[in-house]
Amino acid sequence: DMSAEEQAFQARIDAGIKIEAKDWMPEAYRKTLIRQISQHAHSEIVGQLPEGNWVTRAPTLKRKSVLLAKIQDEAGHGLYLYSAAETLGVSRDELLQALHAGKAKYSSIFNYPTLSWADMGAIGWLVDGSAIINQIPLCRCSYGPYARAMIRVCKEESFHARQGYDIMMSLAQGTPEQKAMAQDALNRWWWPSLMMFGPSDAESVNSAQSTAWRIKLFSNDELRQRMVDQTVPQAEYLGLTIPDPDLKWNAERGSYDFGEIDWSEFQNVLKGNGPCNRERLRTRVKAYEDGAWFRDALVAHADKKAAAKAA
Ligand code: FAQ
Repeated sequence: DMSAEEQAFQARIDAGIKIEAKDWMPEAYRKTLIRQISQHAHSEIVGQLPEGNWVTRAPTLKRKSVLLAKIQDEAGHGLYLYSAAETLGVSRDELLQALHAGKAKYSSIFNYPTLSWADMGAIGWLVDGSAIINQIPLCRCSYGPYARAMIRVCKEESFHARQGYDIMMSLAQGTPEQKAMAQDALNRWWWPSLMMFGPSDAESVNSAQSTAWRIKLFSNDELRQRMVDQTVPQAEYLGLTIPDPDLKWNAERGSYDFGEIDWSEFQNVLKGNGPCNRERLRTRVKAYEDGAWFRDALVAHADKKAAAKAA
C-alpha cells in the first residue's frame, strides 16, 4: 500500500518528470540509487587498475597517451558519480569506507587480470562497449543528477570503445602472433563481459522495483542480448571467433542465440573470490592510505585560510 506521498511520487515518475536532489522521495528509492550509483562509482575507480597495469608497456607513444587519457577519464567518471551519490545525503568517506572494508560491490569485470597488450583492446571494445549499452538508457533514468552525469560519461565511453576496437584492428591485421593475441584476449574477456549486465532477469532481485521507478529502462537480459547482437558482426569484421559454440543467428527472433553463462563463476567473483578481487582491494586501500598526507595537508591549508580570513 502506497501513502499519498508515494502515490504522488510514482505519478511524477510515470509522467517522465525527473526527480531532483531536494525533492521528496521514498527512503527505498534513495537507498537504491545510493547503492547503484556508488557501485558504479567504485567500478570506475577500481576499473582503472587493470588498464593501469599496461601504461608503462604500451607499444607506442601514441597508444600510451590514448590509454592514459582513457584511464584519467575513468577517474573523472568515478568522482562525478561520487558527487551524484552525495546529492542523496551520503558522504564520500562513508562510500569509500564501505569499498575498502569489502562491503560495497563494484563490477565483477574488474576482478580479471590483464595478461597482454591485447587486453587493452578487448577491454575498450567489450567492457566499454557493454558499459555504453548499459548506460545510454541511464541518461533517461528518473533521477536527474545521475541521468545528467551519464550524458558526458557516455560520450567519453564511446571514445574508449573506439580506441579499444582500433587496437583490436591493428592486432587482427598484424602478424599471426598478434592475431593470436587478439583471439586470446577475446576468449578471456567475452564471458566476463556478458556477466557485466548482471544476473538473468529471473534472478535479478532489484529489477522489478528499479523498473517501476524508471531507474532501469531495460532488463539485464535485454541489454545483454543487445551487446551480443552488436558485437558478433564486429568480431566477424576482425576475423576473430567468439568463444561460444552455441552462438547462432536466429532468423525468427532477429537476434543471436548464445550459450549459457557460467553463473557459478559470476557468483564466485561477487563473493570476493575472483582471480584479482583481493589484489584490487589491497591496491585501493594502499592508494587511500598513501594519500592521507595529502588530504591532511588540504584540510590544514583550508583551516589556515579560514583563520586568516577570521583574523
Ligand atoms: N558485478 O538485482 P540485480 C564501467 C549485483 S561499467 C557486480 O540485477 P541491479 C566503465 C547487484 O549489484 C561497470 N555485482 O541488480 C568502465 C545486486 O547486488 P546488491 C559499472 C553485480 O542493481 C569501463 C545483485 O548483483 N556500471 O565501470 C553485477 O538491479 C572500462 C543482483 O543484481 C554500472 O554500475 C556485476 N556485474 O542491476 C570503467 C552501471 N551485476 O546491490 C573502466 C549501473 C549485478 O543488491 C574501464 N548499474 N550485480 O547487493 C546498473 O545498471 C545495475 O546496477 C546492474 C545490476 C545492471 C549492474
